[in-house]
Amino acid sequence: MLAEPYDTFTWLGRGPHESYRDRWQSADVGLYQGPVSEQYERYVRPQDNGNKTDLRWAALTDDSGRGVMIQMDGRYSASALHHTAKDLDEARHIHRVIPRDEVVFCIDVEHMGLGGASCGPQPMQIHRFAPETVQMRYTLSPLRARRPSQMAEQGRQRLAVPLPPTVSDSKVKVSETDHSRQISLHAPADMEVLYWFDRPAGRDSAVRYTEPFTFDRAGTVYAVTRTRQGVESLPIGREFPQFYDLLDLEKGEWRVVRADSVQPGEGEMEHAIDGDPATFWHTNWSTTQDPMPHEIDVDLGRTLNLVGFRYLGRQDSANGRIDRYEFFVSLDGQQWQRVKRGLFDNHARWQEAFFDRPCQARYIRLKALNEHGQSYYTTVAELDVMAVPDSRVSR
Ligand SMILES: [Ca+2]
Repeated sequence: MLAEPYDTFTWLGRGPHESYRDRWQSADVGLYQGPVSEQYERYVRPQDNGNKTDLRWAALTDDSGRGVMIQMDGRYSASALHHTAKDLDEARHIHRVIPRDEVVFCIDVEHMGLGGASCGPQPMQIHRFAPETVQMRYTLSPLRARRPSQMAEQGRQRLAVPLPPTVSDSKVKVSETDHSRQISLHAPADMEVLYWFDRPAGRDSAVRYTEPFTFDRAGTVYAVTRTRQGVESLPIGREFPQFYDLLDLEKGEWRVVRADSVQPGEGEMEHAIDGDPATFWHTNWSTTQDPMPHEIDVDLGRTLNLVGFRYLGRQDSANGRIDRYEFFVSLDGQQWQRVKRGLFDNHARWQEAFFDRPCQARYIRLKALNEHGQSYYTTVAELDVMAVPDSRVSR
């Protein structure tokens, strides 16, 4: 968010009107400038608007040409408005949108498509995203330029200080049966990359990166880029959990043995493990309206060496999405041991929870203590476990 005077928006990218990844063909790439107030598209139902795609750089300046330049390491999306996304969402109708004095600048690696209608068809699959870790790199620098062409000159300049490298990981096969996590570090070809582990201040122990390396334990990889002149980037640190070579589980033998509450005809308990994200276990809301907490028990059909579990919230509504939970395991379905407690976020993507240490179990229990909607429902679209091979485990 920027102070009021910085309300001239200049950008190299698609324009002059808004563009999105499924709505950009009328917006040519060019150098554009205009007041922030003119970037706002007056939709009757206020919603995200004014996005610009394929940006190389953007600038926000005051009347004298002083301001900030944002150079992007990629073709990002951005918007500059007198509203936050929350302002627009809460306004509900065009007449209730009250512009802020400040300038709200948003930058995105990617922005989902819009689809055919704000309340109707979803965007096509290619214009949506699955959750993944991405690295975003941009620089902010002071700017003093009135004309867009002067700004473009600064926008073209390569920065004296390089950007940090990108850190990526992949699962690679190391033998017939085993896999490992491999880390790759990337920077421009004429630059070196140095890396070290675990402590931001561990720079003294850094080694030069030459090829991808194995990193299976929990820890943080730190890295910097260094130019030929010896100028280094700021360090980047990426934290990794313990790597587990997870089994591909067959769920044919799985069975839900108990749920404390069920909404018949909609929320059958079997829906929690049927492999279909669209179906869900839903506790009763129409007759008995059972209060929290709620529990569901699953028999995995055989003893497994579990390292964690996965939960998928209801897809078509936030109703019943679990907030605080506890997770239990059992070998016999009688004696239970709590192995995890935690919080889930309120979204419709898979969420993973790892235990402190692997444990053997044939039965699992998810206990929902409360839900994000502050009501008494629990819903589970899918429940899954993460297991690793263990020779000691038998049927
Ligand atoms: Ca399901």
